[in-house]
This record gives sequence, structure tokens and C-alpha cells, in this order.
Amino acid sequence: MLKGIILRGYSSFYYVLVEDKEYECSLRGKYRVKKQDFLPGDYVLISVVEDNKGVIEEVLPRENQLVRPPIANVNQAVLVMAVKNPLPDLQLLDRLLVIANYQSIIPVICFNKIDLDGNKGAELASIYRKAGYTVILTSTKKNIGLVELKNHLKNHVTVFAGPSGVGKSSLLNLIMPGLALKTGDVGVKSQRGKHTTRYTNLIPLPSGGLVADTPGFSRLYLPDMKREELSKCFPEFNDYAQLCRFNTCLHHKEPDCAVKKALEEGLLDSHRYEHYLTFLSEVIARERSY
Ligand SMILES: Nc1nc2c(ncn2[C@@H]2O[C@H](COP(=O)(O)OP(=O)(O)OP(=O)(O)O)[C@@H](O)[C@H]2O)c(=O)[nH]1
Ligand SMILES: [Mg+2]
Ligand SMILES: [Zn+2]
Repeated sequence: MLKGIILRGYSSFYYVLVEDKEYECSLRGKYRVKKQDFLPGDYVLISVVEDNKGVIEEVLPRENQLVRPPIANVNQAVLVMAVKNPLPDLQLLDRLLVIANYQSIIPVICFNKIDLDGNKGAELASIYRKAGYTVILTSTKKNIGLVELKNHLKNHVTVFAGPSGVGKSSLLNLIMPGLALKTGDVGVKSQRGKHTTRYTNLIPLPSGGLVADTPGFSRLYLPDMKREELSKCFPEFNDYAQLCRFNTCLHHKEPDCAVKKALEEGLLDSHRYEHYLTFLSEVIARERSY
């Protein structure tokens, strides 16, 4: 049997990449009966039936699974925001960063369209680099940052995420010129069709690695987590959090909170902290509804 990764699925067929070759695979009866979901990104064992046809014999356990887009075993997310047109939604960015951290996915922040406002790009990069993140500044119009972005994609399974219109598909088209139409098509369909998210597509890169383009979105739920876990998803809080009076400190109304002290001294970004408080109330509200 051969080990491969599911790139995409259509009704009862799955397209599985084994090294450089794609196989059109059907499912063994036991899986059809169980109605088990298979996602792009699932690692599977297949037996070959004909030259390019196979049968999925077994699905290997998932490392993680995203809801939006539905995809398994992603280990990196490029979170794209434009500096302008549309203006960056930093609460959404911080939300995506929490989700990535919670799912053990490496985040790479990409501020695109810096041709429209270079100063804004530099300002945002400074905030998020200080918080400990990798930030890439890009422009598809002026060909800035694309090599750097491409280097990050090697040997990873990466999902591109962010609001509509920020340039996710444009970036991918420039990174893999040969596949331009394919990615463009996916984007167009995703915006219109109701069922497109079921058909999320992983695209193999010539340099090794796989990427998924996704339709834009603006609302996302946080994962179910305990309230104490949230601040761990804000890496820049961690050094201070150890100095809080209470080790259960939520950095909200507790006395002698080192995170709030750092905030008052201007050592932490006030918008990130505000978003933390917003998320904290969401997490607490959901804890009650368990
Ligand atoms: N000025 C400028 N415009 C850009 C840049 N990158 C993309 N655009 C434009 O932004 C618009 C949206 O780009 P898309 O690549 O379709 O955006 P997307 O994030 O894929 O959007 P959805 O598929 O709706 O989620 C297009 O008109 C692009 O030409 C850039 O670096 N600078
Ligand atoms: Mg797109
Ligand atoms: Zn505290």
C-alpha cells in the first residue's frame, strides 16, 4: 500500500497525492458504510487498482482539523490582511491568531497591498513582530515580499485565510504562475457556490509543500477552551503573566496584575489587550453553555 494525502474530494471520489502522482480513489466499503468524513489534508493508505486509480484502505489519525475551511492536518496558516482596501480587521486577525495557537498551527502574518500605504504596513508589522509573530509585508502590484512568502511555504501544509478582497488568490497566483487559472477558478466559485467549502482544494507546490486558498470570511467562533487558556494564546503576555499575584489571574480585574501594569507602561499593545478582553467574555459565555 502507498501513503498519500487527500487533495480534494468530489462525492464518492477522492484525489490522493502520492509523491508526485495523483490517484483517483474510491472508498473501501467499510468507510462508505460508516459515512466517515474525509477531508483534504487527511493522510491515507491506498492500494493501486490501475495506473492512476486506487482504493482508500485506511485513514490515518488527524493531527488537527479546521472548521473553516474544512481541512485536516494543516501545520501553517498565512493570515492575510490588506493595509487598505479593505482596511485591516485586527480583531479578526487576533482571533485567527488565537485559533492557530490553539490548534498548534504556525501563523505567518501577511500585510498585503503595502503599495497603497507603506507607513501603515510598517506600523502594523512593528506591533505584531513585538508580540512575537512572523510578519511579511507584500504587494502583488509592486512585487514586494513574494519570495519571502514563497520560502515560508516550502514543506508545509499551509492554508491562506483572511477577509474577502485582501489579495489571497492574487498572492497565490504570483507564487505559482503555472497554476494561476486553477486558483483563480477556485476563488471565484468559492464566493458564489454554496457547496464549495466542501470541495476545498489543496494545491501541490513545485518547491514541495501544499497550499489551500479559501474564500474570504469575516466571522469566526473561538474554539471551546477554558478561560485560563486564552491568555496563553497571546504570546507577548506570557512573560508578564508569571509575575501576576494570582497564578489564575485572567488579567482583567484582579489586583497586582503584571499584564495590566505592562499595558499601563506602554509595553503591550492596547488593541491586542482590548481584543483579549472581548475574547475572554466570549470564552466565558461559552463555558456556561456546556
Ligand atoms: N493595490 C493592490 N491591490 C491588490 C494587491 N493584491 C491584490 N490586489 C487587488 O485586490 C483585489 C482582491 O484580490 P483577490 O486576490 O481576489 O482577494 P482574495 O483575498 O482572494 O478575496 P476572496 O477570494 O474574496 O476572499 C483584486 O482586485 C486585486 O487585484 C496589492 O498588493 N496591491
Ligand atoms: Mg480569493
Ligand atoms: Zn494578570
